[in-house]
Amino acid sequence: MEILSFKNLVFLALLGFLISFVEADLKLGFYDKSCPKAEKIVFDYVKKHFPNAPALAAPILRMHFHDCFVRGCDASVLINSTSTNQAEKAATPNLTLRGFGVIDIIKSLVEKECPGVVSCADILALTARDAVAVAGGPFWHVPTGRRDGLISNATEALNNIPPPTSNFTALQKSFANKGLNLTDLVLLSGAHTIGISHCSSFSNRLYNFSGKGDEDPSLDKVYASNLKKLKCKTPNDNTSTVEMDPGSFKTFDLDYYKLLLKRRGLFQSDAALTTVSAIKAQISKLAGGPLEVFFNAFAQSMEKMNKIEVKTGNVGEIRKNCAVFNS
Ligand code: HEM
Ligand SMILES: *[C@@H]1O[C@H](CO)[C@@H](O)[C@H](O)[C@H]1NC(C)=O
Ligand SMILES: *[C@@H]1O[C@H](CO)[C@@H](O)[C@H](O)[C@H]1NC(C)=O
Ligand SMILES: *[C@@H]1O[C@H](CO)[C@@H](O)[C@H](O)[C@H]1NC(C)=O
Ligand SMILES: *[C@@H]1O[C@H](CO)[C@@H](O)[C@H](O)[C@H]1NC(C)=O
Ligand SMILES: *[C@@H]1O[C@H](CO)[C@@H](O)[C@H](O)[C@H]1NC(C)=O
Ligand SMILES: *[C@@H]1O[C@H](CO)[C@@H](O)[C@H](O)[C@H]1NC(C)=O
Ligand SMILES: CC(=O)N[C@H]1CO[C@H](CO)[C@@H](O)[C@@H]1O
Repeated sequence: MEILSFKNLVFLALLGFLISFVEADLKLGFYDKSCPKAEKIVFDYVKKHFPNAPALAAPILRMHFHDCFVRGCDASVLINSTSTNQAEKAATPNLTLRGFGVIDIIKSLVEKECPGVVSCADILALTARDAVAVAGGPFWHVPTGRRDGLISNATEALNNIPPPTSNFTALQKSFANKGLNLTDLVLLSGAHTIGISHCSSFSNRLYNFSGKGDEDPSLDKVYASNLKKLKCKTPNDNTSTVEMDPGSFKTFDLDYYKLLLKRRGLFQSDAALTTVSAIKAQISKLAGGPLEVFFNAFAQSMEKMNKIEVKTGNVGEIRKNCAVFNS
């Protein structure tokens, strides 16, 4: 048998080396040599400025999610539209994204330290992580080395970001498309413990749900009537907002899961999670605490999300300005 001859072993080792090169991976501290202060610049900015604007953590976390679900975590969500390209920002789900200016500021601080080294995709992933941590939420690891993508297409955002009207099957499919399972769906949806929503994202549940002038029967009646009386007073209100987790929308806590069990999840996609008994059981368990269980599991799912379809090695580019492609 000649199969494992010296020559073959050398060949296999070489092949392995080439494959590892092509499949260059993210790693913790990717910029330790090339820009040792990068992660500290991001963290220091967040620590200094976010506590004054505690409502910023939510939109940045959501932006990170929207980035990762369209062409992977490659900063495609940050690109501005041009006369010839409708970028992801122009897609309906992105109309309510906020916080782009903050990412641009942090990028410019990092560029000043090491021009052309640190990707916008990494800056977004790090900023989202630090923003949640500084707000007292869970902490997760962000291995770095993401490269910025060269395409940002509004239609792709529409096709990949699940709408708030999604049923359970649609959510499961959308997450599975990104390598995320039902555990990840339940945990990442827990991000709705912070932040706000526009009435337009759920007012179909309050007004004329099935064309009979009715409410969504899966929404708690008292909650629905309060929303109509106090917050979303007309069916076509596109500007008013509500706290998704009323009373603690700046605090990463278990209230989101407690609300789901009271049929007070704001979106149909939130309510959909309690329509499957095994998932509902998981939600009851999470809601019962302790908080650390949620935090640890959320962190694990975030570590899966922040690796979705990442570009590494020589793919893509390191954008100079996060809102425009380099050339
Ligand atoms: C499961 C499918 C999901 C759907 C259908 C969904 C849908 C939505 C919608 C419609 C809004 C309100 C936007 C507005 O009207 O202003 C929202 C807000 C938000 N979402 Fe989700 N989302 C999902 C999953 C996630 C995930 C995975 C994360 C992050 C890990 C996330 C984080 C957030 C945050 C933090 C906000 C508040 C944003 C702010 O305050 O500006 N969502 N989501
Ligand atoms: C991108 O668009 C935003 C919002 O319209 C604007 O403030 C920013 O200056 C633009 N950035 C570039 C580089 O054109
Ligand atoms: C954007 O994506 C859609 C859906 O995949 C595709 O049909 C369209 O051609 C893309 N647009 C551009 C300008 O590439
Ligand atoms: C769930 O939503 C999808 C996509 O909108 C739809 O095709 C499907 O029929 C729905 N499933 C159920 C059980 O309502
Ligand atoms: C989802 O994946 C994680 C590992 O990433 C695993 O621990 C968990 O059991 C999986 N959940 C389901 C429902 O398959
Ligand atoms: C409710 O929806 C039905 C069917 O789409 C429509 O005919 C009716 O005019 C709507 N009612 C209101 C008050 O908008
Ligand atoms: C809200 O937005 C929808 C869809 O863009 C539009 O048809 C409607 O006229 C808007 N309503 C108001 C009050 O501006
Ligand atoms: C934040 C952002 O870029 N919003 C844009 C979303 O798309 C609409 C319509 O294309 C633009 O007017 C917004 O500026």
